[in-house]
Amino acid sequence: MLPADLLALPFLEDRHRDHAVRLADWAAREVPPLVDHDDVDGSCRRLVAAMGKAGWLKACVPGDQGGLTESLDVRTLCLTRATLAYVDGLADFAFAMQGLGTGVISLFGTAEQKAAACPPVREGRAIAAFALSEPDAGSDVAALATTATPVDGGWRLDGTKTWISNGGIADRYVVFARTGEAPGARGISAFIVTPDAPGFTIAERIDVIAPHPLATLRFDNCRLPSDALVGRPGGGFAMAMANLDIFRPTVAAAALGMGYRALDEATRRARGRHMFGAPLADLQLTQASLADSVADLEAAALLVLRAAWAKDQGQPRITKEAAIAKMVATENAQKVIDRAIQIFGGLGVKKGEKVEELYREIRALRIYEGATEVQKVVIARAHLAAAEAAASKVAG
Ligand code: COS
Repeated sequence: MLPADLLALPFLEDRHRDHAVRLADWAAREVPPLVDHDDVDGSCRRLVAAMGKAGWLKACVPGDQGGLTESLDVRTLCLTRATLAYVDGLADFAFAMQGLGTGVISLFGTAEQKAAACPPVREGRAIAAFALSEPDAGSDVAALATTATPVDGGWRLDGTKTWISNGGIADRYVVFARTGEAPGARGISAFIVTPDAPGFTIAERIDVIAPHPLATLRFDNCRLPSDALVGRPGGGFAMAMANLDIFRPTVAAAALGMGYRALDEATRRARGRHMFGAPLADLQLTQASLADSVADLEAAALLVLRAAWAKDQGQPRITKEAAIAKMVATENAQKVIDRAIQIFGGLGVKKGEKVEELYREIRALRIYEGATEVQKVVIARAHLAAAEAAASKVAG
C-alpha cells in the first residue's frame, strides 16, 4: 500500500485516492494466487484476465473505448502501476503492457482500429505488445532497420525486433518499421500485426533475471493488409515518442511501488530484529539508511506526480518531466532496494525473500523504455533548447 501522505498530495484528486485504495485491497487479495514466477506466460494470461474482469484495465483505454476518462489519465496509470508493483512485478508488467501496447492505436488509430483493439484489451480478453527495439536499434530508435514496403493490397514487413515484452503471448503487436519517406526519424511508420500474419515468427524467447514474457520477433516477407498502417506514413517515430511520454512516468511509478515495498520490508525487519541488545532500528546507521530511503522515495514521488499531473492538465509535451521522473525514480528505487537488502543481511539475498525478488525486478526498469543515459540526453536537450530560446529572446 502506498503511504497515505503520498496519496494526500495536491497533484491527486479524490477519484485517484479512491482508485488506489480499492486497487491495493484487490491486489493484496487477488494477485498472489495468480502468480507463479516459474510460469510467466500462464501468470500473465491469468493476471490480464483477472484485471480485465475486475475493471482495472479500463485505465489503459480512452473514454470512447470504455475507459475511465476521455483521454488516458496518467495519474491513474501511475497509481495503478505503483500499487501493483508493490505487490508483484509481474502484475505491474501485465497491466503496463496492455497500456503501452495499445497507446499508439488509441492515440492515433482510426475508429475501426480502435474498436478492434481496445475493447478486448480493456476486458482482458487480448494481450498487447509494443515492438520498437531491434538488435542494432535500442536507445537510437531512429536507426531501426526493419522495413515495410508497399505491395499489392498492403505491406510487406522484413526484419527483426527484440526485447519485445509479451512477445510470444500477445494477440496484437504495434510494430515500427522504416517506410523511407525521409532518412532517420521521419521515415518510420507504425503497423498493427497479429500473430497469424504470414511470415511472422517468434525467433527466440528471452530469459532474464526477473522473468517475464519476452521475445525476439522475426518478419520474413510478412504480409499485412493496407489497414494495418496506424496514422500517417512517416509519423511512426513521433507516435512512438508520444506514447513513451505517457508511459515513461508510469515506469517511474512502478519503481516507486517497488521502492516503497522494499522500505516497508526493511522497516519491519529493522523494528523486529535485535542486535547488540536492541532493535536494529535503534542503531543510528540503520536510521541513516531508512532516512535516505524515505527521502529518495518522496523526492521521486513528487517528480512522478508532477509529470503525470502536467500531462493530465493538457500540457502537450511532457518529454522532459517524464524523463526526469523515470531517471530519478528508477535510480532511487534501486538504491532503496539495495539498502533494504543490507538491513536484511544474509537473508536479503536468499531466494524467495521479497527483497531479493525486488532486487532482480528493479534492474530492468533503469533500462527499458529509455535507459537512464537516454533520459539524460532528453533532459539535457530540453534544457539547452530552453537556454537557446532564452538567449535568442534577449538578443532579438
Ligand atoms: N513527442 C512527439 N514528437 C517527438 C517526441 C515526443 N516526445 N520526441 C521527438 N519527437 C519528434 C521530434 O519533434 C522530431 O520531429 P521533427 O523531425 O518533425 O522535428 C522527431 O520526432 C525526431 O526527434 P529527435 O530529433 O529528438 O530524434 P532522435 O533520433 O535524436 O531521438 C532519442 C533520440 C534518444 C530521444 C530517442 O531515440 C529515444 O527516446 N530513444 C529511447 C527509445 C526507447 O525508449 N526505447 C525503448 C523502447 S520501448 S521498451
